Amino acid sequence: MYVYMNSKDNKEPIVGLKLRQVIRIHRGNVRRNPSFAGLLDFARKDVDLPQSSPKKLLKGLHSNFIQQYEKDKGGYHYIMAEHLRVSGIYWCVNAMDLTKELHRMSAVEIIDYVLSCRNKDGGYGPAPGHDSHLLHTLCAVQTLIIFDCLQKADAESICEYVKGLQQDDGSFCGDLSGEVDTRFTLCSFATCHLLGRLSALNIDSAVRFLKRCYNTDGGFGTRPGSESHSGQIYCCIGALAIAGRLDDIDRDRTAEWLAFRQCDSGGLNGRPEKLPDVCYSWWVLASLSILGRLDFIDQTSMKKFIYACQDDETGGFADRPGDCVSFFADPFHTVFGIAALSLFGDETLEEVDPIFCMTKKCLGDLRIEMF
Ligand code: GRG
Repeated sequence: MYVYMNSKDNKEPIVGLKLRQVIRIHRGNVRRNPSFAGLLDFARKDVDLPQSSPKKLLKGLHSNFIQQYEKDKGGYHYIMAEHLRVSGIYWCVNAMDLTKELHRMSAVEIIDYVLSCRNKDGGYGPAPGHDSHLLHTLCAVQTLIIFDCLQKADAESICEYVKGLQQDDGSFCGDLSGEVDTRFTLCSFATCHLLGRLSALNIDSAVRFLKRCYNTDGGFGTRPGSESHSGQIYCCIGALAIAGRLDDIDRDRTAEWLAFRQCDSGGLNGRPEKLPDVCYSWWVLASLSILGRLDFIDQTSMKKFIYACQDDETGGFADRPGDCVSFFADPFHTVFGIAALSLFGDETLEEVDPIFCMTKKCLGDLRIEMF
């Protein structure tokens, strides 16, 4: 922060300023001054928003886009996505729930499909016959909640499966392959919380592991010593919130790292020197919302970026605004773009819960009130 302390535009001493004011001042100076910070900004990767980009939410187009994905089962994209199908189903039904169009999905068919992905070990795979994985197990539970039929899940065997993946150091493997990642701590905590069995897990040991992944810059990585990344921060903060242990970290330091993810275009990147991507609108904003620091982000420019990621012909969101060659909408970026707009209070959307990325309406009493 020392780089802008002597800036002409900012006569006020930094000491005594609230952190969120400091971040705003920093952004302003980076844009205006040919300073060291300005040079850093020059090197920073970003995109331009094309003049012709959409300037508002094209809600109707997005529900058509998602419904088309469900219908087109013989299509290339559907067939090629078998390895992530249950996650894909959660993205699609969640997008439809957020846009208040869930009734357009074939509930019975989807629920039957998800239930057919359950394995003998209690977990769910991405498609029938695939090995169980924590990611798909959480997505299966989320989908059943969205369709209000959680009673169809065998809560006890699911939580036994999750518990079996916790390691001695508190971390979680995603599946039997043994890959440890803080993403899987959130998946485990969220799954067991949603099934009313969080106590099946060793929470203290899991939190100790998460704190070993907390970096001095305020971020979290996949494992102890790994680089801070917005996606991992979301996972760690979400898990700490579920455990009621958010006070174990320095909220301002973490929020500051997240706020610096905003590029001049208004979009957010996942880590320094990377391009903005609309999915980080969710990972970063939701984290800030959980931390009670949503105002660390410039909402106006960020909304412009999110709107510009929409395909105004087919519907859906792409990772970032671009030309017709690289611009390609998909359900992953669509749900997280819509969810981010919901966090900003778009009244045409259902309200989203920042920890579980599901509508507050479908979660009901399963929500965790933080403030
Ligand atoms: C939604 C409740 C809920 C749970 C999901 C799996 C998970 C829990 C969260 C994933 C968080 C995460 C790691 C997001 C990042 C996804 C992403 C676009 C990764 C791309 O990584 P790189 O290295 O991209 O290709 P960058 O942008 O860093 O270059």
